[in-house]
Amino acid sequence: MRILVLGGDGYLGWPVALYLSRKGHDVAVVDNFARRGYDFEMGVDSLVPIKSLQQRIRTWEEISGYKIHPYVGDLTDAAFVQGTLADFAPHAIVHFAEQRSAPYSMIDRAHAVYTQVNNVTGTLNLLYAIAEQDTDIHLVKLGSMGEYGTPNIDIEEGFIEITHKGRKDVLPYPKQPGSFYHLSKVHDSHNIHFACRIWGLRSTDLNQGVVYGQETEETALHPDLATRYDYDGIFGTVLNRFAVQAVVNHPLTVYGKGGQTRGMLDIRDTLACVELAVLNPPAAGEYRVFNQFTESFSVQQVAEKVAALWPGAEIVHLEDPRVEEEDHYYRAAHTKLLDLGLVPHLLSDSVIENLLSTAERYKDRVIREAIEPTVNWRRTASSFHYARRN
Ligand code: NAD
Ligand code: USQ
Repeated sequence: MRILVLGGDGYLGWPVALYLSRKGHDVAVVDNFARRGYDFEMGVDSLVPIKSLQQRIRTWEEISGYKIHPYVGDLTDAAFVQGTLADFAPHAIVHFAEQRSAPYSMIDRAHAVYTQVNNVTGTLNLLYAIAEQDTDIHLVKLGSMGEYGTPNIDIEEGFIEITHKGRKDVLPYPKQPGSFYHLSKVHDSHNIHFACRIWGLRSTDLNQGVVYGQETEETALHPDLATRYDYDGIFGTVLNRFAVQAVVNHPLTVYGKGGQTRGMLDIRDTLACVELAVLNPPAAGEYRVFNQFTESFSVQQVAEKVAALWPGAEIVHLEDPRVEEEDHYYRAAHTKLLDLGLVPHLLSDSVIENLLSTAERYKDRVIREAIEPTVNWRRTASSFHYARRN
């Protein structure tokens, strides 16, 4: 199958491109290197060194014999999107190419506007290009479990049956996300659903939980193939951050009470889920939603798991810089990918030990000042700029 991976230079897009290529698919990647730009903006860097996209692709071809074609450009540029689809003529498009950090989107007005313009415009351009070129192309879009928020009822996979005043309907599940980034995903979901209804497009929205891990079978084949490892207060996700914090003797930064519960998954399961979605496309006109996570943990549980494996690790409870429930009901359905055959890698000690040993190998590259959270949801002019001024 010809598969176009958008955001193919990123944390998840790159290993997904390698995995699909190794499985024999004809893979091309699109990226504008915005993610590398945020590193320059924030003065941070991936813990594990990463090579340029071109070097990664050369090394992959040397090792595997498979070619991955790069398209360098921006999804907010409609002509670029149309040209890329016309040139590569994909059967499926896997769309990772968005600004994906909640704290980044909450820095200030400019970062909120950038996030929503980048994400919503890029996806709209893509929907138009698919509609104009070939409505058979299957769009596999990365959404987020955070779109749902933390309602006091069970979370379903995209849709919920509601009885109202004696009448019944199956409607999109209500969304109460917790950041302007997460809101951009909700806006995308509505736009994609609408495009399926009016133009007969086919799409899978993968509402993914928080990903942990850094190594996959393919990235481990050569150091040039490594994917990024973010640990800073803006882009680092919780378990990956805690592993680095433990290794550099920084207390594990649990925000608030730590009862915030999230669906999580191993990076290797992201690859498998994406392939399962691609290989089992929905019908023409169908918009379907899969909740893509394998287990739920509270932030406190995650911290305790890491601390148990690193003697001397301390857990600290910081005032929560976000506005979120710190203690809440959480039960989310996630059976559709299991029904398609997903065999999850559950969170074991060896997975955490692998992260700890990667963190230890590169601990000299850790920028300690980047660890503390700097963005506060309650401030409209961020503490990031505030911290810079002082
Ligand atoms: P990432 O930032 O590492 O990768 C995204 C890539 O997209 C980057 O390489 C970036 O340069 C590129 N990009 C951004 N805007 C672009 C544009 N306008 N045109 C072209 N390229 C653009 O992020 P990631 O962690 O790999 O996440 C990928 C996707 O998965 C995101 O959509 C994210 O919301 C979703 N997701 C991630 C996680 C996670 O824990 N990392 C969890 C759930 C969902
Ligand atoms: N948290 C801490 N301490 C930390 C870091 C985070 O307590 O040092 C808490 C946060 O307050 C939050 C939870 O851990 O309650 C998860 O935070 P996170 O930064 O690991 O993840 P999040 O901001 O939710 O975003 C990440 C990805 C995003 C994706 C999302 C999936 O960056 O792209 O959409 O996970 S989900 O969480 O399901 O929405």
